[in-house]
Amino acid sequence: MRTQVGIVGGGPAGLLLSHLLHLEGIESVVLEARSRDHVIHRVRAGVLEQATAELLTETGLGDRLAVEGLVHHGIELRWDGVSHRIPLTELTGRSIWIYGQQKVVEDLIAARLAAHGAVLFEVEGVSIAGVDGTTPTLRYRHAGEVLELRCDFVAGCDGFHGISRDAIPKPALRVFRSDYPFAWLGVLAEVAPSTDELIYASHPRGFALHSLRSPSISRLYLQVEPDTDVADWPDARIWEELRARLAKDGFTLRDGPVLEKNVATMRSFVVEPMQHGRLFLAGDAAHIVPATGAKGLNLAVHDVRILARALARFYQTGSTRLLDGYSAVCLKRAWRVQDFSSWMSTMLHRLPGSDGFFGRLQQAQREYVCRSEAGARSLAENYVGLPHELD
Ligand code: RFL
Ligand code: PHB
Repeated sequence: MRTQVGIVGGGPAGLLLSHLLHLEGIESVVLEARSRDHVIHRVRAGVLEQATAELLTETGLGDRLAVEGLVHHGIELRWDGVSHRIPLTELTGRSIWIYGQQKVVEDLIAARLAAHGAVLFEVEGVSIAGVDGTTPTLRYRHAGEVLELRCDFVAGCDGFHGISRDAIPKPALRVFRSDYPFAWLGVLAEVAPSTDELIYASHPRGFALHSLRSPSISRLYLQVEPDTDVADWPDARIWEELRARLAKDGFTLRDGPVLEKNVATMRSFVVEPMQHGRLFLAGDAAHIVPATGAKGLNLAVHDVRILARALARFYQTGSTRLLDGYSAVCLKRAWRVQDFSSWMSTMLHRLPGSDGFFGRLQQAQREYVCRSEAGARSLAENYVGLPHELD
């Protein structure tokens, strides 16, 4: 079998890349390890930058987003029982969209299948060979058969735990990582959100976040120890802890049936470069950010946008100029986002030292962000997302 671009991983990065390439008349095959059902039901991101929402809309994926997406113009930081609103739109002219990653993935799969795109689920044992030559090859098993896919290029979109990154020889890759001494317990609950805008709460008991998915579904997070077992968090304990950390006079947290709960570790991770020969890494395969800044999916979207343009330029003109610049352009944004996410995380979580000198610095940062226009603007322009760099 042969295709132009072999894509490993059918998460948001792989599926969107395949969609964007299709619009450029470039053929691709997506190889996804999990089942379609699993991919569609994975609860993860909820916040789309304006540029992400616009790209989805411009490329024909905006119908459900326009109906079910919620446009937000601000977020709230809360501590010591007091609310501080960051007016995102007033400060930047831009907004964010609340639209679950599950829906993005579902929309993408529907679009790929409607266009008769090749998206193979439950693919096993994918391996990548020949990326230093002109015809890299993907080998895999699908429906009991051992298959080989010869490609012009391979896109490694298989997330943090994927195999693509390992296809780059170790000496050619520099790895940067930083782990955080906390995890997030995420809860999806069938209850109307108790807030119109996201609340990021900093509390001596730990960080809490009140987000949402729709007018009837709330998404909530609690800072917990990294080795936390969800079994230690029965629903009653979760609501009690959320109530304590989000407490404010006049604020009532509504509770309801918990549909799902899971623990997510927080890490910062970047590999350089994001390309080796004809293998290009995109999304979480190349970089991970702590979820506090709501950036991972948005960064993945930026990567594949840059990659799709570069591949289109190559097929139209034979020029590799944009492909050669892919890694540098994406890493520039990845590090900006890395800095922002790490800064937001450090400012808002309970960390070793939060009771002493370091805690006073955290407090001073929060006050600067909420009381100075320059501080608020800096948070806002990063949160809504800096413009995409398109050349
Ligand atoms: P994904 O989503 O991990 O998809 C990778 C896909 O590759 C498949 N795969 C393989 N396929 C074939 N062969 C193999 N060997 C394979 N190994 C893996 C996997 O099954 C999967 O389908 O990576 P991608 O596409 O790069 O997308 C990245 C985003 O999923 C991620 O960055 C975001 O979810 C991060 N994130 C958030 N990002 C935002 O922009 N806004 C948010 O509000 C936001 N909230 C979050 C988040 C991540 C969270 N967790 C779970 C850490 C909230 C949380 C709690
Ligand atoms: C979410 O709704 O899942 C969400 C919102 C904001 C974040 C992270 C996750 O910073």
